Amino acid sequence: MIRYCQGCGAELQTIDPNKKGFIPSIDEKKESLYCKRCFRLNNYNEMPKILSTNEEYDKIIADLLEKKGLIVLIVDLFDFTGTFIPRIIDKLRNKTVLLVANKLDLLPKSVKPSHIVEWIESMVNRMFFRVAAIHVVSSKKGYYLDDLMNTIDFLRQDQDVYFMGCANVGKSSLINALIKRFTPKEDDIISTSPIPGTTLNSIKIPFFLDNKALIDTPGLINENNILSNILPASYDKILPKGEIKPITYQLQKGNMIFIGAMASFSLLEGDGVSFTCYFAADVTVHRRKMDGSDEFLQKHGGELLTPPTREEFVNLEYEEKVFEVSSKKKEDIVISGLGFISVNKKAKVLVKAIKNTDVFKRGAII
Ligand SMILES: Nc1nc2c(ncn2[C@@H]2O[C@H](COP(=O)(O)OP(=O)(O)OP(=O)(O)O)[C@@H](O)[C@H]2O)c(=O)[nH]1
Ligand SMILES: [Mg+2]
Repeated sequence: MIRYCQGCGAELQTIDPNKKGFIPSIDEKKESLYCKRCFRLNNYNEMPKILSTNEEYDKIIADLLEKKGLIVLIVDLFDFTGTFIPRIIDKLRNKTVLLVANKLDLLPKSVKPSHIVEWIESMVNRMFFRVAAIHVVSSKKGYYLDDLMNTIDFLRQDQDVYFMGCANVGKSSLINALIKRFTPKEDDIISTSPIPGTTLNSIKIPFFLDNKALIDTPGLINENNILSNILPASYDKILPKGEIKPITYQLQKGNMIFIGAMASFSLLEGDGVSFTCYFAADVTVHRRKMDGSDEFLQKHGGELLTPPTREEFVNLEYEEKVFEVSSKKKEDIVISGLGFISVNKKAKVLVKAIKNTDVFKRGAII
């Protein structure tokens, strides 16, 4: 009988320790088994990088989309635009989709969830995408899980519920949170980690009284998220651990700020412009003049300006992009996976970020 890992969904095998699903031996009597990768992740917090390819991902998702069920599309509130992407939503256009924005705990508490939902609605309409409902939650803190469950019960119509979305948005964490909230189980069942690509295959967890299930799926790895362009050693610093405390800098023309050695924002035109920074507390933000900034970066990258480490910094390449912020409304400039700055008035901003990382402008979320 083929057995699957309860943590990541990989088919278990006892032959190759370097491939997915490796387990030294299969105990047929045990109801749930975990592969060596998940065992190490859960016990020692370390994860060998074994990833699914994009083709494997497309095949798994295509097979699941043949089945009947409610789709819960999960996005990361801290990287909305980087996780609400055509490569995913185009697959879901003729399905009933419940959109869930996770990681609410990272945004300042002063921001009202109803305001965030309105903002999401405008982003969704812009993509000509239709959703049955929008929820904001935190799987980490358990915020608004009851509301979410009510909507799931209402929409699923006696069918299974599929959790889909980009890697790292918190699909597996949300399923674990729902299981702990609505069943007697007290432990996390599915493996989760800050490294994109933790879940390798679909994982079916019987959940409803009618025997229908919650189904976790692997995440699409976004190559243009900063995590794809930096070594895992820095993930811990880049991913915020709790509510982000915004810091505002007043900039004159010719001033700039460094975001570690990963990105910089320079004010080319505009005066007395405020840049409000939303980044993890462990990312250094440093303000200075644009004059001599290249030499400054070369000297301090990976030391005063971290992450990344000095070792990684010396091999980094950057790309530049210029954004015009209008005088009419506040706008955010986002670096996918890293965070964003909010610009309060008319300005021309030069953004330099690690090569292949998406940088874009949007209406301010806060
Ligand atoms: N702050 C915060 N972090 C969260 C939340 N939910 C998940 N995370 C973190 O986000 C990271 C990814 O979580 P996972 O549940 O593994 O994400 P996933 O979508 O299943 O990822 P893949 O399996 O790689 O597709 C982990 O470090 C989680 O601890 C949340 O509500 N708030
Ligand atoms: Mg997962």
